[in-house]
Amino acid sequence: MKITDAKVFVCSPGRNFVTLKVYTDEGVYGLGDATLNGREKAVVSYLEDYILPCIIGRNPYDTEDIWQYLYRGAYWRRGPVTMSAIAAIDMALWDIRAKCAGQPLYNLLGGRTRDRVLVYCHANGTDLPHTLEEVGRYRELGYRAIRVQSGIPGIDHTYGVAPAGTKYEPAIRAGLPDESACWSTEKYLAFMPRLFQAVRDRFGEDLLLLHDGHHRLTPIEAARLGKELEPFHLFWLEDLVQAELQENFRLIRRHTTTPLAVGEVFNTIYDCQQLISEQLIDYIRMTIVHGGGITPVLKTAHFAEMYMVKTGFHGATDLSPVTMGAALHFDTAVHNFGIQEHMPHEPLVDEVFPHAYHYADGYMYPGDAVGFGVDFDEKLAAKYPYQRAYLPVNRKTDGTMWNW
Ligand code: GCO
Ligand code: MG
Repeated sequence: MKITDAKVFVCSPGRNFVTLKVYTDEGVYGLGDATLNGREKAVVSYLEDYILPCIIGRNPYDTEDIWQYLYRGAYWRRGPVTMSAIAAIDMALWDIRAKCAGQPLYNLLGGRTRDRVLVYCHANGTDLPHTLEEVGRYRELGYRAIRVQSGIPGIDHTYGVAPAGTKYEPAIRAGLPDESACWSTEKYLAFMPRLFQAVRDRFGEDLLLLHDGHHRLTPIEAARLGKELEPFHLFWLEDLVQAELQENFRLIRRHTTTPLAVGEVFNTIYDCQQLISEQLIDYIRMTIVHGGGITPVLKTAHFAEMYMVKTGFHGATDLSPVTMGAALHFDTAVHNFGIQEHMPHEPLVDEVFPHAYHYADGYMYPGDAVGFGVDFDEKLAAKYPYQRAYLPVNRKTDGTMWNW
């Protein structure tokens, strides 16, 4: 069997997506997600100008050798652009392999370890009362796990919170990055215990609660937050600190038993090897599209299993339904699955990417279609051309550039 062609599709049905389609001489094609929010075209170029010509003529079953060729062959390694490009190819080849076997992907990854995938949604409100309303609304939709983000008194607008009456979409399709966000750690830390006290008072102990710090604290501030939120038994606190320095987590771990999640910005095992082997985290979030594909992320999950670290894949709307499809099959098969993020895509996106997976009563089900069970409507996608979009940047109240 041979790869005969590969095409990159960039579309923007409400937000930008980059989709790779790999064709074979047996008529079977595979899909890969290459979306890197705010830097999409860099990945398109890496694919079209450099690595796609290298895979034409190869056997699509040779996923390990092709991955090693693409990773080692560039000389320059790692990074989100490189690894998203490699991931797209790796995903497409696994999709082809499963389709040729006439199997849903999970049957090639170990089979059904579970019959449904626990997911968490995003409840966000402009202030505490609105946030409580949103948590209630998602609980009514059956979610058992809810990420809670709220507007913070004294801060104009902050990460994860949509202006009233709008859907949260941080990538603004405008001329330049939005610089209106500003950040006060003091105000944030003062408010968090009040927020989760209110959520527990209103909804009790059963609801699994998550929160995303989005890279903004120092290790000792993160330790304080983890400690002060212990009475509320969170499922996890995510991305409390910027994670380039893995030993940051030793300090946090010393001070709190609140479970920690990190990794959506990681793209190889080397970004998290220390976090996992020293059990400094409880959930690894590096996902298939930014982690180099199924081939390396499966190795990472198996490595994490030894240290009792679970998966908690990133699953925001800027990861396309192709990644969601692949992730749900992965989540169904690996032993140390923890939880899957679920920000439902808009209906138009679901039309561009018809899929077999579905949500019901707090869980998602990958379906039993062959491959990932996701397709791509090229004609419909062509109606929504790419528009450059940036993620916001963030400054502290004194103007210091900080992490968004
Ligand atoms: C999450 C993430 C997102 C990111 C977004 C960046 O936990 O879902 O932090 O909110 O900001 O995916 O493109
Ligand atoms: Mg996050």
